[in-house]
Amino acid sequence: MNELGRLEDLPADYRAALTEKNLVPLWPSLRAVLPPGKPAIRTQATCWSYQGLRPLLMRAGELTPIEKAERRVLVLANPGHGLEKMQASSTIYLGMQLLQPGEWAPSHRHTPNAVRMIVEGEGAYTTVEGEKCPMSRGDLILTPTGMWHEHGHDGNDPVVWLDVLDLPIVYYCEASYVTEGKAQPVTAEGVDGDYQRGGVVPAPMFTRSGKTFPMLRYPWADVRRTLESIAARQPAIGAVQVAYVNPENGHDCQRILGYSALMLRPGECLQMPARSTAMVFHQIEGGAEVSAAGADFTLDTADTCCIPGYTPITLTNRSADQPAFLFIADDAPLQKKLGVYEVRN
Ligand code: GTQ
Repeated sequence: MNELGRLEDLPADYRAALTEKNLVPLWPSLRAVLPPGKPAIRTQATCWSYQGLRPLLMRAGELTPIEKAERRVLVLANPGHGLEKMQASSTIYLGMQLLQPGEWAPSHRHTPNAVRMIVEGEGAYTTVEGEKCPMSRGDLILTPTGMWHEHGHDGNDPVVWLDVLDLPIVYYCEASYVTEGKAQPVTAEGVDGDYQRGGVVPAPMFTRSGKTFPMLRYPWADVRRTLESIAARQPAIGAVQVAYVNPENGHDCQRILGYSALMLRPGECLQMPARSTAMVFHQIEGGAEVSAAGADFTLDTADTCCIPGYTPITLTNRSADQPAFLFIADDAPLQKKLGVYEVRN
């Protein structure tokens, strides 16, 4: 590949004249934006231990009342992007949110899409467009773009969940904003919803759901049972994994980020090919080793890590006799829409 001319090769007066007219020569920067073979990646393999962050989150609960926080969250920030950017990867935001008994995080809606993966505690709920979704460990609750949501807590112990948002990419699009609202009347309970059994959807004679986001809560008990049943019925399957999808059409449940749950069978070691998407792994149950990009992370229950794209990943169940369950987030839906998604074998 040719050595390209440098900025310093150009006369100072010429550079000044370009700057003055808001012009930039491409060739000194061409390889920076189009590096050969593989992108320049800022995202660093990073791990956040739950036991490490939990005391700091609880302290935030003492230091900052919910009224002063609106959302009491410690952001899992990737140092490769600069902590102040509040990014786990180029497109993914991660935060651990704490709600104490009796607290209420007021209703708002925003353009970025969010999901919550419940980490600890019982008795809290998120109301999404009037649907009151109870939160239990491992449940996934969607708060898609533009939908009103608020969080409340009627239980006795702290509740913590992992927020995953496409905030970085929506912010980069200069399309991120919030609208504040007032408490929503509850119009539905997000339990035993219309889509609780796979293979059947509500199909009244004259109308079908035209909802873009028909299913808002994916209870962990159902997801776990499905994974266990796949593992039992298909011992030869390459990976015991299920995707969180829109039950009306089978598409990804959100349009920018994709979500799945993976079961590592006892003793299983899973080799994943390099893919163009960065990936987030959150340990729902059990423990796993995550090896990629020269990093080796030991995940305990409730730990979270992020691995950059274009890297093969090895996941190992740390137990020889218990399954391990991981929640996975990536930006494959976005990359597929953009036509830049790749798997490198
Ligand atoms: O719970 O609505 O972590 O609006 C960041 C922004 C959570 C939320 C976050 C939010 C929320």
